[in-house]
Amino acid sequence: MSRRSPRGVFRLLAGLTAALTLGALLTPAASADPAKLVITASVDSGVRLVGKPFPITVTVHNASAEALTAITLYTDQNSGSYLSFDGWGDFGYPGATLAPDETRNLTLNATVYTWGGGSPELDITSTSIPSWDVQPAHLSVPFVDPTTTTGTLHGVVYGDRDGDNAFDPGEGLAGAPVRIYGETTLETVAGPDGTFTFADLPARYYQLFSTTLPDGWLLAETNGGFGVTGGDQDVEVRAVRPLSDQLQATASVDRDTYAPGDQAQVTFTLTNTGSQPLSGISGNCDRIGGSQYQLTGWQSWTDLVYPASLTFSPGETRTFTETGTVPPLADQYGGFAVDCDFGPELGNPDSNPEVRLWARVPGAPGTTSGSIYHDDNKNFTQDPGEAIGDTAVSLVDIISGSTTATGTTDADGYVTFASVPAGRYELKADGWVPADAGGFQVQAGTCQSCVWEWSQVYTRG
Ligand SMILES: [Ca+2]
Ligand SMILES: [Ca+2]
Repeated sequence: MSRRSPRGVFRLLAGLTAALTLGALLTPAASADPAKLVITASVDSGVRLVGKPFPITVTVHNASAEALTAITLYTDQNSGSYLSFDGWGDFGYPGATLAPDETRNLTLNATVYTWGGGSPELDITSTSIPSWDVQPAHLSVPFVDPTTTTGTLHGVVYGDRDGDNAFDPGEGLAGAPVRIYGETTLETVAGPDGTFTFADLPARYYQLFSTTLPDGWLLAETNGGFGVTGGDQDVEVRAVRPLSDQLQATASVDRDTYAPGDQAQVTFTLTNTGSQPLSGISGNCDRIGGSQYQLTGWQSWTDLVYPASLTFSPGETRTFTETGTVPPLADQYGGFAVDCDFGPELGNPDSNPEVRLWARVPGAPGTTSGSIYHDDNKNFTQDPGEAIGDTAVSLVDIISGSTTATGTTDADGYVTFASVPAGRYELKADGWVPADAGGFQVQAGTCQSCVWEWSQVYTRG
């Protein structure tokens, strides 16, 4: 289940030292007759970096005595690196109308994604008015040149234990992986004190990637980044504890087995095990969507799922009893799932406590097969020498915990389990454990995807 939802911004402690005198130059075009449409534009005096969006303020004035209609604007780039824009608003197609003497302002969002030959120079003008009636804005936007300016990023990844939004001694996260993306992805690992360094970075804006941090810490907000303007810069990367540390969620169903079309009752129990009150909590179910094995009807559980907004006092437990319908093809899978997580509507799903419930729907047996390997070079591919061969393996029913089938892998790590009752099984391998912390489950049955062969990484355990 993919639940990555990177978002957010990083605290950037680096002083953005403007080594250059930056700012837009505004040069009205010469015109013999007074123009009817007068466009002016400006940018602020901030440091402009490749990869970092910045606003351009545009003013459009109707200097004529008549209304001007269907006014659309566009940019005519004269030289330098290509600027991408959005935010044309009413001045995109089909265009805006300006009354005589009316003035409108808009703010464009502009970004140079790729450096190609210097700072951009461009006109902002209109195609919908004859050119001799337009006074375009001319913009020269100075940028820090990434081909001639480099900087060094000194950072620390810290788990904000005391929640004060600041790095304190002892909060560094040892061994935290750090990945940033500019033209390419760069990766390093924080030292024992949580510090890291990226040296000689071309000056530009770098996105920070979400990575799996030690001990369940989560990046406080992801999708942010760092502006490298030259010289040395210090950054702090804040991590927080997941909501699942404080909010616990479990669920159970009312019967041992079901048939397709049955009504199933699911009882959810949520407990605030922390010392702080929680509010604005709602359930999110079936985030992937479109599966044939999820219990249907959860959208109507509005006392629990969005737009519900639940509160929990410290120590409070609340239960919710909900009813859904077992999907028509559940017997092909040997069961149905209820996959929900709980947290603030716009929070990071990775932070949320989860319910991963699987209930039995008896169905016809199927054959399941695949291979296991140790991915020594960590390329997610089974290379020669990586097979876990001649090894005893078994399928353990995830509901009953009993061993349903056993086998032995061949020299290539491949094994077939014939005629396994439809259902979900943990694949156990003698002397090995799944590389994924969540374990590895095999889906057996007669469903379309049940016949797909699996390939899974295990490590010595
Ligand atoms: Ca702190
Ligand atoms: Ca490999």
